Amino acid sequence: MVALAGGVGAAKLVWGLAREGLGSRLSVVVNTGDDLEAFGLRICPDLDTITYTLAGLSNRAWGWGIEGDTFRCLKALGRLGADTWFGLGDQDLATHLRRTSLLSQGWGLAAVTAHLCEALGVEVSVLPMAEGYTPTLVKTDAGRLHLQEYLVREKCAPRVQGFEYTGVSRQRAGPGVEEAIRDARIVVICPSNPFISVGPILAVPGIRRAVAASRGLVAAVSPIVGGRALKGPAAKMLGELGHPVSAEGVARIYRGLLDVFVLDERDAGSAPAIERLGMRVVVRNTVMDTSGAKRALARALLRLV
Ligand code: FO1
Repeated sequence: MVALAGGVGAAKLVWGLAREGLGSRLSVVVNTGDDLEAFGLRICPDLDTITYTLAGLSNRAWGWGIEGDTFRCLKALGRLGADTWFGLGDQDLATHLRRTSLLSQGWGLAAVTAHLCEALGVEVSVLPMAEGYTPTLVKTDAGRLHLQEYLVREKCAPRVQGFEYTGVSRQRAGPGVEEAIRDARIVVICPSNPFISVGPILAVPGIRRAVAASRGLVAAVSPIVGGRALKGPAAKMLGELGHPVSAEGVARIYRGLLDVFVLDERDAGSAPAIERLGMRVVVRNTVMDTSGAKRALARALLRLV
């Protein structure tokens, strides 16, 4: 199985899939459009969220960062006049130091990620979508912002007008990504934001084509339930960009790519309209608020094949 993944919602599903025994038979292609360069370090929040979750390290309340982490280094940086709006924990910093140091020795991001996963005991194959640094910029009424400036510093307040996946069109899919998609019996687009998590992955040359050409099943899980995003600004972005703020709005974005759309029970009434878009609809509980719910959704996806 291949999962295309962004942040916290994706990490929950991927955790469920790993717990259902997929282990090394699961490859997770992860968005790196939310990467940030700060304090001379390469920070890869989505890669780290997936890795920490699979390693059982992630902060239970936030879903990102490390449980029990402290912020002493960040506080000290603030004392020295640095901007400290991006909350880097002390243990999390170790990941960024190690990653940056290996990158500066000439390692590629995929090799660094595999090394970090091995060190943390993660069996699942975690694959960056591409090797380069390709930050997503958010075009807003307050100007063009780096995605993390929009999400964290501005708390998603500015009105969104569009996105720029900078440099993505000059990238190639990361090592192993196209092969994993080609060989997969099922490709799952996780319940992630279609613009800032999945959009950059599908914009990498070769990846959308590989998904479209896949002989396996292509499924997406809706990140919108009852007209709202469970986490993050997906609903706000859909509305500001003129899309229907609903699961159907997301299904329309993926139209032509999907065989199956997994819809939450609360939205079962939208099934006929989504089926008219040319995809099969499967209705399940998609709210992964317990370990059992994560595993049940994972099993439902596995049952599709
Ligand atoms: N999200 C926040 O809302 N505030 C933060 O200060 C913050 C810091 C942070 C540090 C490391 C990391 O891996 C993730 C972090 N996140 C933070 C989450 C991050 O902005 C989002 O999860 C993703 O980038 C969205 O895909």
